[in-house]
Amino acid sequence: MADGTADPRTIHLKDYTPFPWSIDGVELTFALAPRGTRVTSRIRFRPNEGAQPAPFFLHGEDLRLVEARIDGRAVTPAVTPEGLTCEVPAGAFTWEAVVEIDPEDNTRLEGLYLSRGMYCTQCEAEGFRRITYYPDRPDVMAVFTVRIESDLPVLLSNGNPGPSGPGFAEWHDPWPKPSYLFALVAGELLAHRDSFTTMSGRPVDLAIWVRPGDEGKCAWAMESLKTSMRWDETAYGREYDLDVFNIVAVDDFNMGAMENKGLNIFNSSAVLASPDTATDANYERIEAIVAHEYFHNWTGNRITCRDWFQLSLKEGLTVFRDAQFTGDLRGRGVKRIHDAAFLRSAQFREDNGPLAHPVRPESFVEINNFYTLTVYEKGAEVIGMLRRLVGEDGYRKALDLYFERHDGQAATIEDWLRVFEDATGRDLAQFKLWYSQAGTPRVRVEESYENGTYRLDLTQTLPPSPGQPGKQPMVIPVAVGLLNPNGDEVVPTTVLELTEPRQSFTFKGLAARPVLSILRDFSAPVMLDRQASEGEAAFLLAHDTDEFNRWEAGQTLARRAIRAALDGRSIDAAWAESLRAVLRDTTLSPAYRATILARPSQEETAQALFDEGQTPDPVAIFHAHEAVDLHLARSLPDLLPALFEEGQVPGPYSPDPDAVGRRSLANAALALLSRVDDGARARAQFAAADNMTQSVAALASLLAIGKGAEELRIFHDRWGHDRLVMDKWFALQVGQARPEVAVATAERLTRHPAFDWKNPNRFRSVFGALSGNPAGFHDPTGAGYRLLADWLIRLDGANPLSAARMSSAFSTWRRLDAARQGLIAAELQRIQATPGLSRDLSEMVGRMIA
Ligand code: B3K
Ligand code: ZN
Repeated sequence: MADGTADPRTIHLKDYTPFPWSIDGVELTFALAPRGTRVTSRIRFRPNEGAQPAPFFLHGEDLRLVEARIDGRAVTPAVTPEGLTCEVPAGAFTWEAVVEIDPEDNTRLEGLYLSRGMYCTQCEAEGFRRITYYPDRPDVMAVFTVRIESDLPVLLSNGNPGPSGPGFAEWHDPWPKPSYLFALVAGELLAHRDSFTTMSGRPVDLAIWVRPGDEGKCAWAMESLKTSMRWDETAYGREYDLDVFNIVAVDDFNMGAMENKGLNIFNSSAVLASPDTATDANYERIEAIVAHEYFHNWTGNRITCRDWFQLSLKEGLTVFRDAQFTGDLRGRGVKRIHDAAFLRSAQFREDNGPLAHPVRPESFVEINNFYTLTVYEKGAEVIGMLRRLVGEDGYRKALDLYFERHDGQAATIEDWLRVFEDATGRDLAQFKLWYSQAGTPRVRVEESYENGTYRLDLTQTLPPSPGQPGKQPMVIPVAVGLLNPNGDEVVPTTVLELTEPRQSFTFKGLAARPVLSILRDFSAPVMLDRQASEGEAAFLLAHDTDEFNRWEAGQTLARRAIRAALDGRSIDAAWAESLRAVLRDTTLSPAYRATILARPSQEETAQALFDEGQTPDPVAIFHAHEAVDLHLARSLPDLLPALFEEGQVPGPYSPDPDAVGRRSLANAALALLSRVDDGARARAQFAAADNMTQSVAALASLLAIGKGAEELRIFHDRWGHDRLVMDKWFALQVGQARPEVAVATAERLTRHPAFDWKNPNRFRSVFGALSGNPAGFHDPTGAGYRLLADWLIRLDGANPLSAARMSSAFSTWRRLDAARQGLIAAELQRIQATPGLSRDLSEMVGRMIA
């Protein structure tokens, strides 16, 4: 990264060197105590043949070294804040160390920490070095044996259970793994148990471990786990490889979940669900995260990353796999639409601002800052493009070869691309640029038609990004279809490969000028620059056979309506009429029609304006979006109540795709209806709701029109005891607040007795919601910026990882007006000038200011 390179702590991809030793076995003993846990390690090192001589260095942070021995003899290593070096024998040797650590004082939630009386670990990316001295890098893989000593009743680690008795338990993981996959859990926990028989007939004991009181909320995660295990066998031929699979739910966790071998640790928000406490979106998220972590067993654990620059090797691929899984379970078209909308409103923002970086970054100061939407979501898009280019069979062959060739290894992006080249014979040299060039490509589309020949001219450009002033043309798969003016498809989906800066594609023998359906299925993560007429968009909304592009046509019309509202023009009445026809078509699933009814995000509007050289005003954008909603509500007075009725699901709650789809349609209609019925339906729904989806949707609709105070109070009284539900209570008020009161609401909530700021979920429920309310956050007085900066500085002292992540709320500052830019710059400088600022947050702020 251009700006990161100035920092002396910068790590570079080009500097990779292998670790000179291999490890023949690791034995760890934990004597657990809140303020002084003793960790004894015994590690057998063997020099690698032909390795460059190098000093023996082990990572270690915040450890108190009690003693160290080599082959049984006491040694005195040279210890620094980053680790230790020591004289070692020329041949193989056994390293032993005793260290003491303080789990109770560990507010970073990295390494071994206590969460409400429960011991747990988070080691990815570099947390293991906070547990003991070790070569804490993913390319050092070893077999671990662990002994835990504690009076707590449940003692868990990776692999298969070994001997256990009062006060101790042993675990052995037969699969060599890097230290970042190590895990330990100890606490008073209850298990929700089940079992699974793999395709070769191997029985596996499954358990989800939770605090007493939560055991009734595990059934859905367990169902999701079994479905994932079966899916990976069917879709990828991948079978589970241990006797047990454990999942533990933890309340204090920096992210969603972690794929530790055989012992996945989850944020409780990604496990626990019951109809009255979890929404449909929560159920879907749990299903997807359980699957994602399970799929990592092969893509991440059996085959891991050589170094952290290769992170997308496991994350992009595993996101791609979990998206396929969700598509298979819940409908591919709708899943694709959700993913593309998310990419456009969140990853594009990253890709087009100061935090832009390639899918494979070339340098970093703090690796935790690179668990990003680019590495994950764009990384998954890159794999989707690859699959489209080589076809389904080519993809399967390449994946089979990947698992065969690299099982047990720490691999690279080069290894990954080579299996595709070897399996399919395709040269991927140019395609590889997707991993090294940051930024979202723009593709300009021009069309012409003459004498039966239709010509498409595509031009690609890739704007400069930090550290990358000039770029080369990429391989962009552009899926197109052509429709006749009567709506018939004359050219079915064809993938054009755009490889040059500018390229023409011709289609001959067309009796009439066709209508273009381009970038079908969102075949590449690019922005289209295209002058399609309103008539064409309406035509595609009515006729396109591609589910994604049919939705996209509706979005195009919605964007035009938003523009009209922004410019103070009246919204064309034809828009609602074209929507009406599609929304009435009951051959289309309710879930799909709900996506048709959804409007683009305010972020998308802001990005589009900025791209055209304008200065987006978040408050004006908010009001334009609101005007558009009101326009729709007034234009479809007959249809919206009908959709609302159609979406009512009788009987007990179920998160099955059909029921979820119907509720999503009803609730999309409800949000619009509330704008014209003064919230009457929402109030009634809130009062009658017997599940959280209906309650939350009703409450959100009320808050969006500035109502709902009474309902919020009822909600609080009912759910004050439930942490996950209270997170919703916090988030809803801030996220749905009217712009003029959003900051004051957030500020008031930080003084609420239940605002436990050290709990990442709770912190995010206020500040994630504030930054997700652009018009509120970008309050022209700068009050939102000040509030967030104050809290980031505070949080940084306890949990730098979370503080750094949350700081990206400021990343769009360069596209704002001068006054707002000045206000944000002042806050960023104030953060940067804070004494003792973490490496995490200082890197983020440095990149944003640069
Ligand atoms: N691999 C973890 C993420 C670890 C983040 C470290 N800061 C979860 C996942 O992607 O599945
Ligand atoms: Zn992952």
